[in-house]
Amino acid sequence: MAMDLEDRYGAHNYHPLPVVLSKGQGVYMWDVEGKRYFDFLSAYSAVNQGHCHPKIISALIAQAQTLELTSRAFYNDVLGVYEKFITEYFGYERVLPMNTGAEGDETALKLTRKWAYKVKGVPENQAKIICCENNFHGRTISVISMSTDPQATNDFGPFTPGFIKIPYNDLNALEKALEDPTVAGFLVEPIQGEAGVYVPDAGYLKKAWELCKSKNVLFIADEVQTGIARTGKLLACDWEGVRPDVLILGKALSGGVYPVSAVLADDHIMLTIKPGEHGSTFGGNPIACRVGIAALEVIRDEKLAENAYNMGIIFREELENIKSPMVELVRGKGLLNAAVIKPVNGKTAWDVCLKMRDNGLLAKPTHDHIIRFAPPLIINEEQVKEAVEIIRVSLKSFE
Ligand code: IF1
Repeated sequence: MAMDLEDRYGAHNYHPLPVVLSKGQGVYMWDVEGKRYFDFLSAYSAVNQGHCHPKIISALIAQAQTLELTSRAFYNDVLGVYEKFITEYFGYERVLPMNTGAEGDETALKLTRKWAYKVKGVPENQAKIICCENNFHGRTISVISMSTDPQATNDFGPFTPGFIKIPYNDLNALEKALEDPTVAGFLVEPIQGEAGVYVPDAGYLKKAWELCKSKNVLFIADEVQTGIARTGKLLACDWEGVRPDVLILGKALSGGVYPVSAVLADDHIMLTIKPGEHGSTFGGNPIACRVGIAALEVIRDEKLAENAYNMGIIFREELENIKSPMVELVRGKGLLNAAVIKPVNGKTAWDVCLKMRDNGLLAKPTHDHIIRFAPPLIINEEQVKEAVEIIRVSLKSFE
């Protein structure tokens, strides 16, 4: 019924796993028939704090009943409180609030260009931004202009100019691209999510940051997916002690209950954008601000970075121990993990996901042969082991 309705009346821009969900709590979701599943996607890492976290939902309800939206034409009594909170939390001087991850990336691109002209002195309309092959930063025209995935770009042109695409995890390519004096920024995912949880070599981010510094180029981190404790640290950049000049956050900034994204930077960058030059009707609205504060407090109070680190180690170890001929490789950091699946008897990653669904665990393939495993960060050891058992039984059924 629900599937038929979506199929009949919705645009066909998705191919969901056939399961109709109607309830979520903690690490679990339930379908319309009451069957319970482990959520191993967490809405692409938005639901890091677990489904319907009582503290975040309370904040949402209380603010929704008080003041929902003023627009930025007026001040409201929550935005400043949130701005102080989030900038202190992540150690930046300023924040620019938006709603979706793609908007966060768009904002970072505009900010970087503005900085290039106002501070760096790049000639008008010449600013370039380096990005990486196989990136994923969202779906808007300028953001897909950086994409190298034909599915994301085919028949959507013409594209926004000003991007230089280099291979990911390739410092020589970065060094070479940085020779162009009109380069303003380098935009990078600390771990490439959509590419299949592709973890770069140790030292890559640190060295890339140093190369950017030596050329007066902004290091822009898209931590929409990797940030907010997902990889076992507050930010994935923390693994290498890198402090991005421009930091983009989204998804779990609301615990998945509301679209909340943010761009963080210091004065000398952020203040290059003046009143009227950028904005959003909903960005920084009172509900988003209350939800954002609650979501970040949960991360800190429940020590979710530490738990993601510990559970990640157990999860990868247990997954490797399955020793299935279908599992070619397990990789990831914290609770952002993936298994590369080798088809056996014509059975693919999609079939594995259907089988895991039957057995009570929801995950989604990416690129046909990779399965992402990213449960809410509140998962405990017993639940990790139970989930791995489901994965094991599912894989074994194909042997
Ligand atoms: C979809 C993937 C995940 C992101 C990074 C910005 C955005 C995303 C690093 C944009 C969004 C999503 C969107 C979702 C699928 C998904 C995804 F498989 F495509 F790669 F998470 F792994 N930067 N990622 O990962 O954020 O505008 O969506 O809020 O269906 O497009 P958004």
